[in-house]
Amino acid sequence: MAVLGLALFLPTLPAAAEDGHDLWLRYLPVQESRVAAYRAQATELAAATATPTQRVARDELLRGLQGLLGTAPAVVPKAGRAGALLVGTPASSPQLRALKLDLSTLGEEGYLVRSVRIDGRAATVVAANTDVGALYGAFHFLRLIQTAQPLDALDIREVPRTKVRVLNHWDNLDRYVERGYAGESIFDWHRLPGWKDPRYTDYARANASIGINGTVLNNVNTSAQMLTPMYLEKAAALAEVFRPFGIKVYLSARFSAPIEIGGLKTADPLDPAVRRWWKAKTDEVYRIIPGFGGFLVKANSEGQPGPQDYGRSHADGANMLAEALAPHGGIVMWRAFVYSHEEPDDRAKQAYTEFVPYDGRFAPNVLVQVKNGAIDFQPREPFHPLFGAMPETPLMMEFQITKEYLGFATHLAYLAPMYEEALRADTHASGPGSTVARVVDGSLDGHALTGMAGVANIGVDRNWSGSHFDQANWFAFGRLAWDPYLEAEAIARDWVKMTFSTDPAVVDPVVAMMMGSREAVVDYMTPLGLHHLMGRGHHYGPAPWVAGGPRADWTSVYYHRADAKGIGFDRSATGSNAVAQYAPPLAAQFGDLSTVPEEFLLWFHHVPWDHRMASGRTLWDELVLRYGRGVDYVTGMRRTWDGLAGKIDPERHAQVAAFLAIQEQEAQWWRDASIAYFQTFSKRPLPAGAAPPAHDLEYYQALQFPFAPGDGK
Ligand code: GCV
Repeated sequence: MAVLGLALFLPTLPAAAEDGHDLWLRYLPVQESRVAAYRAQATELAAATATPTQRVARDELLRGLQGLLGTAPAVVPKAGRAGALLVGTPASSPQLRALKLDLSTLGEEGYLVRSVRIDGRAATVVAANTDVGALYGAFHFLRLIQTAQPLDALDIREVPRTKVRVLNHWDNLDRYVERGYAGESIFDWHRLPGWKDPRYTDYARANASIGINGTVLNNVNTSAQMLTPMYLEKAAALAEVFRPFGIKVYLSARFSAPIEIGGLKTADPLDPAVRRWWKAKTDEVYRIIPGFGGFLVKANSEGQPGPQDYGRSHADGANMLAEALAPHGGIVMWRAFVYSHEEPDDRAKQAYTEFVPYDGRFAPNVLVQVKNGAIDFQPREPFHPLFGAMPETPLMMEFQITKEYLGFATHLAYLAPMYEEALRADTHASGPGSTVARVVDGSLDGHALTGMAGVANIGVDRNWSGSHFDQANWFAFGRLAWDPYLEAEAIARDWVKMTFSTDPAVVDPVVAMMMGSREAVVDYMTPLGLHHLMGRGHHYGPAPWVAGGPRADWTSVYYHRADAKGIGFDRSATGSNAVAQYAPPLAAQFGDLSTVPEEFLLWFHHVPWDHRMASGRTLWDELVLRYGRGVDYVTGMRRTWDGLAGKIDPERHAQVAAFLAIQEQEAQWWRDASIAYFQTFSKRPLPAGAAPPAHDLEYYQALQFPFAPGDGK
């Protein structure tokens, strides 16, 4: 049986070395036993080619089917044979029109993939109202084959649940990527617009394949230069490549640009000259970049300029830009990641405090972009209290795909369970069932403008994301932006099948390993609700001892507050009272030590070292155990992965194995350094069986990493 299994799956191993560049669009031959059935269901392809989008859909299908089935179907003007594949819109295909399919609920981006009969013969139709919808459907059709699904009796109807599904690149114009762990920016500004790297097309294909329909090209900590004609021409060249794939270009706009590149004395959003400047600038942007999407703004946050510099509000700033964009159909994505320099209050409370008073005061083409948690993309945070608290304002989700706080590119951490956890969290804003997903997709409060942003993990590394497994986080983000109700595990399953193998002997263990991987990071870095304990500036490695410096809320001690009595940030009514920003049932649950979920224990409470946990252990013993559990999980992943040698191509297998070894060492380092440090407060022995840290605390504190990648500049 084992021998048979091997023979069955051998043909899926590629002849050429795999470097990960093809992502989940590898299109390697399917299992021999399935080829005939699939070929019979793609005998010919009837797809119009009058528009660029129609052509990219046709090309993708030909490329995909050629790779998967060893032969591409004949391209015909009209489906005539049994097993034809008909792709298009009622406008592009009279034959499709004649089928009289009900496309009325598909909107501009939805599609059907359906088994039909055309002139009495079995056929498959991919139908949409627009070319882009048909392109998405084409990718779905290919995915069915890539994931070894049957193609008979198809009845798929997909409509994206959010409107704006964007990557945010934190890429600077000198190609440095802030919090980037996959090399330089893929956007080669110096050689643009003259040289359009073929990577741009592959980037667009990859994004379109998962439904991403926009990209913000430049860092939110941006230079005003981006808005000068020279750079707009470069962005226009990228927009031209992306357009056929349904991908709009957006730009981060520096709020003080009217001063820096406009020669004005102020950037006050209520100043008529400033407003005129933005209007003219926006008109210019649209002249140069037809179909431009809009602006993303980080204002009055971490030193960035903003309306508050002039005594104006976030709404004043956002609405000024919104007014300039509105005639063109553009939008503003105004970030809520703010915490003030002057404000001594708990940092976790500040975005809520600053934004909630402006609920309902933003222009209709403004989305307020909110990180999933109130601090900053930590391995685990409770959902951001802004979700559910601004019913009159469309809020878009901002997830981080790049792993600034989850081990950079070397740690294997599949983030979809974290995204899923945030999206499924119940805000209780309009009673039970008011999930974050329902805030984000607009269904809770009836918003039509909706969106999700993912801070990209893409760079010039051959494998795009710095590690093979980090590709899964890009993939999962796109899929969840399209449908925030998808399950992390199902997404992982698709991704593994498309990226590594459809062999269940690979899929099952790899999916299982991925599904627990984020929790393992939580365990070995920040268990039980701890947060923000990483190295200063570069954010690499453990540094719970970080104290002093320019601001208290950039230190670790501010967040863990360990002392002789216990550990944790008291955000209950006796502390900062951040709990009060949640709906009453949650405020009560989080605010009470006896009901707070243990995963958020030290987020909301300062807890005595001897506090009894659900396990019966003391807090201190539990903490030590969780650290160790995280390390053990990584050891387990190494074992699983080693067992897959021979089932995965050697190149990717070797790199993942090496990275897992790094992760294991670093997980151990996190555990040991954290325990060594916190033990100086708890003054308790390690629980029985727990190994002492490999080094003393001074050793860990002395480690320096001046060249760790991705630091802010
Ligand atoms: C782009 C965190 C990161 C910064 C980032 C900021 C933000 O503070 O460390 O690098 O800046 O978030 O989201 O604006």
